[in-house]
Amino acid sequence: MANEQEHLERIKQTIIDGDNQASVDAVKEALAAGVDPLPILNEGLMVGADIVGKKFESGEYFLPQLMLAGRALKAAMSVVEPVLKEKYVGDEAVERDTGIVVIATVQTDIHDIGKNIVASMLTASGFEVHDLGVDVPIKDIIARARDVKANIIGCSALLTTSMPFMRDLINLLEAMGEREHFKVMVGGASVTPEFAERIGADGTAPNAIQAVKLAKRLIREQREAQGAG
Ligand code: B12
Repeated sequence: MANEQEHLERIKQTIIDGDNQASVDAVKEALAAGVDPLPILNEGLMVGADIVGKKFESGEYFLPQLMLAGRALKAAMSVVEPVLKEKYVGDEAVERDTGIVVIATVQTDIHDIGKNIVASMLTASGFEVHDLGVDVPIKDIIARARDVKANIIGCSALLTTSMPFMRDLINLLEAMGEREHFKVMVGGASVTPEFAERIGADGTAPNAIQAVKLAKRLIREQREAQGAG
């Protein structure tokens, strides 16, 4: 019988191979063997995605392999996601500390696998989530956040060329005099805490579980500030 490390290794490899069916099978088998869904996401799927990215960068892989990896990631996510919810959201689901989130992948960027799982975990945790999709102009994100009276704006970006739009969104909020109306959280494979701080965001998280924790903390901070003000 395979141990946890072997399961994670296999999951990672199926993403590197871009093998849709094999990644679904590998995730199912790992879950059946009792492997926790969080390392499956963080140490299996995301590590595999990272390796595919590096191979693409170095010229060993081309766009078709990137697309196959994306397809395998999506398929595997659909298996791991319900189990993540069950294990990490559980009874906490409907909590007092939830609020309204508008989330989108920012303009010029169409990566949505990570954003979708964040949106889905937030929904499962009791947040009202408005997912605007991919390649969304920052003005549209702000307009929707105002419309639905969002507490939090969540921006996802995976391209280094799209990340600056998250800074632009924060600057635009400031220019509109609306920065204090919204907490802004940012994320995506290349987003670091240093980047988030530099652009004046309220936080970032490396995965969907941490994103939910961050969102809950931001809501608490917002309510405390309102209570104090
Ligand atoms: C799959 C993939 C694709 C798929 C995307 C399919 C889809 N529907 O999303 C396809 C084939 C379409 C694609 C296209 C391209 N891609 Co691509 N892609 C990837 C790859 C391999 C995996 C991305 C992924 O899904 N990861 C898995 C998810 C679960 O992880 P995640 O997105 O990081 O999300 C987690 C966290 O970051 C966090 N999170 C995510 N969002 C948010 C938001 C908030 C608010 C918070 C708090 C947290 C959070 O939680 C998530 C879940 O745990 C990455 C490599 C990598 N390291 O990520 C390259 C990568 C992102 N792509 C890259 C490139 C270059 C491209 C293309 C430009 C290629 C081309 N020449 O056309 C195009 C760009 C198209 C565009 N305009 O956007 C580069 C970007 C390099 C750079 N420096 O900018 C990367 C890094 C690969 C590389 N190393 O070269 N890609």
